[in-house]
Amino acid sequence: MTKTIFITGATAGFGKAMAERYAGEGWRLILSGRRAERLNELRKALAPAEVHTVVFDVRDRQACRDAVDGLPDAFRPVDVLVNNAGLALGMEPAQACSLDDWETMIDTNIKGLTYMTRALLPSMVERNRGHVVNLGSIAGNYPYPGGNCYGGTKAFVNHFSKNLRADLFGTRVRVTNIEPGMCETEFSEVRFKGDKEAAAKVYTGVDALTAEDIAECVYWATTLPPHVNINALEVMPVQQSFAAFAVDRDA
Ligand code: NDP
Ligand code: 8X3
Repeated sequence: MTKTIFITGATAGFGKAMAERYAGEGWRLILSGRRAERLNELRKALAPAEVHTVVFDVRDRQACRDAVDGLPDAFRPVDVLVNNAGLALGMEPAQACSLDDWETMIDTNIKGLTYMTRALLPSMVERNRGHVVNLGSIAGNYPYPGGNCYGGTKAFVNHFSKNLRADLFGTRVRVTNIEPGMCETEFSEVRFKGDKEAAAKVYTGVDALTAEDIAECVYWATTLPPHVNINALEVMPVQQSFAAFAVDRDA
């Protein structure tokens, strides 16, 4: 039977790569984002895959609800929700960064993800099947200078995902948190507010992860036998690792 996946943030990066991966496997796709033109182009490129596009901002609680309530019958029920839409803004230290940026990250990465989850979860529980895949990050597992609020939002995603599993105990609904490290997408261009040079520097000299790598991880986690739940999947490029604790000897 054809399965249906709802991917938020499908206009770029991981979301677009996932759309391509699942379309290639014959899935039915619901793709969302704020950039309508990109969604239209993607739908055309994915033909003959069955694609429903819906343009909305995940920060808008009612729009999330409407996107789910307005799904055409052919795109119900939703088997997999991928809460992928998200962003980082800035890398300044906490005492200097923009509070507006923090709010945008909280509204998108936390609130948007919870709106979408809450809108789709009841139908999954009712059917006793389904899978919620969240895009966390290594930034939610380990602190780094300038990670402040972004890392905080991804730590929320990590713990929220585990708490969802606790609530869903007794059902067959699965929850997975994907926790990527450095991956070359539009992520850094967004983080550095359109500064392509600063964004490119992040990946210079590194074989960073690709969006296709992450799409493959998500595809794998969602196509394992139904009794298997990948709670979390942390993925880094080989060329990325950890640093030592910082010690200030001059303080
Ligand atoms: P991209 O910037 O390439 O893509 C982000 C996607 O999110 C776009 O499709 C964008 O669509 C969508 N989006 C952003 N804000 C909103 C919003 N308010 N409403 C609806 N859609 C929105 O980034 P990535 O693909 O790299 O990132 C995807 C996810 O993975 C994010 O949650 C990110 O935090 C996470 N991640 C990324 C890593 C990386 O190194 N790249 C590593 C770890 C995690 P549009 O602008 O059209 O709305
Ligand atoms: C993105 C990974 O390390 O740039 O979530 O914060 S990192």
